[in-house]
Amino acid sequence: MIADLQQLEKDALAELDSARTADAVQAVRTKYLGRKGLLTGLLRNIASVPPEEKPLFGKRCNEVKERLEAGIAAVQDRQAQAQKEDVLAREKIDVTLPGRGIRPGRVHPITQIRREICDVFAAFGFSVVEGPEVELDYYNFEALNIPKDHPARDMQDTFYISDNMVLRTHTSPVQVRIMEKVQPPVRILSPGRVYRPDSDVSHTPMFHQIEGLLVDRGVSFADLKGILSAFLKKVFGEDTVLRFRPSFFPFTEPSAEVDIRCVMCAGKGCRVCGQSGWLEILGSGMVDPAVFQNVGYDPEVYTGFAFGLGLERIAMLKYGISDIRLLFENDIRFLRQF
Ligand code: 2NM
Repeated sequence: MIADLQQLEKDALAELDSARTADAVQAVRTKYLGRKGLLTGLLRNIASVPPEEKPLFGKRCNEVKERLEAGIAAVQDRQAQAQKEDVLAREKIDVTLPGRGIRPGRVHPITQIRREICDVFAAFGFSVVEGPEVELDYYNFEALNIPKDHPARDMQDTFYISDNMVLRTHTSPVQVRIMEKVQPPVRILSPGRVYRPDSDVSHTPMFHQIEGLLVDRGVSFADLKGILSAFLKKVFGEDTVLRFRPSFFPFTEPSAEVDIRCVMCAGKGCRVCGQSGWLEILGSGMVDPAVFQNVGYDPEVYTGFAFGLGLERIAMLKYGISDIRLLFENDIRFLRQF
């Protein structure tokens, strides 16, 4: 029986030695020390041991049991430790790695310019007004003294929604709507999207405009020159050189386009200004009495000036952008530069 016991201990320790998993260790334990285990079986058979050997056999059994328990506990400890180290290795965080960083968005260059211009005119006492992008033919053309046979009414120049509805080609209709509602004095600025069916490096079918209007008693062309000069010097710098050049719009008389001395070549002539030394910035004029008649203002009492400019064009000149379409691709690498 003692020999059986020694063999059992050897077998158990060998099996324990090759037990690789917690389950395998538990299986060894059950096989030898469980209620129906082999060592338990031997102890139960103590009745068949000769009486003089019983004390020694019992002692040996307990010693084996203790050694097995200790061995199992040691293996379980080692396994738990190995598992912990494994988890630590797998979940290791290198706190010295650089962080992902915060990459804040930017205000779109068109929005930056719109805000800048609106802020300048707000300081001059103008309020910002908005209106519909889908507009009645009447407000977009008729009220602005653009007759039915005018070239600006060709299908090529206007997106027609229906017989009497268009996508507005400028923001002047917003100002017509305001003039219908309020009596002078009027000082308003109307920024917004406008639509014309053109498409190339300097034209997109949708672009942004700001138009301004000032109406009161005794407003003259000198007021137009004064306000627009002050505005352009605020936006392009106090040293900006200006030129007022005669022009034509159906809704103003007289009309003038305003140029600034080329910001790229300082007037020497370059690709940006087409060798002219000047950049066209805005259109303007004294509101035509026919427009005042249409909105119910008495042209004998009131005069006013109006102007309009394209934001994409300003952005392209200010930042040296060669293709207008870059402004609408929303490529973050492009937009981050402003
Ligand atoms: C321009 C040029 C000249 C203009 C006229 C009006 C209105 F409604 F008062 F008649 N608003 N904007 C105007 C005048 C716009 O853009 C190049």
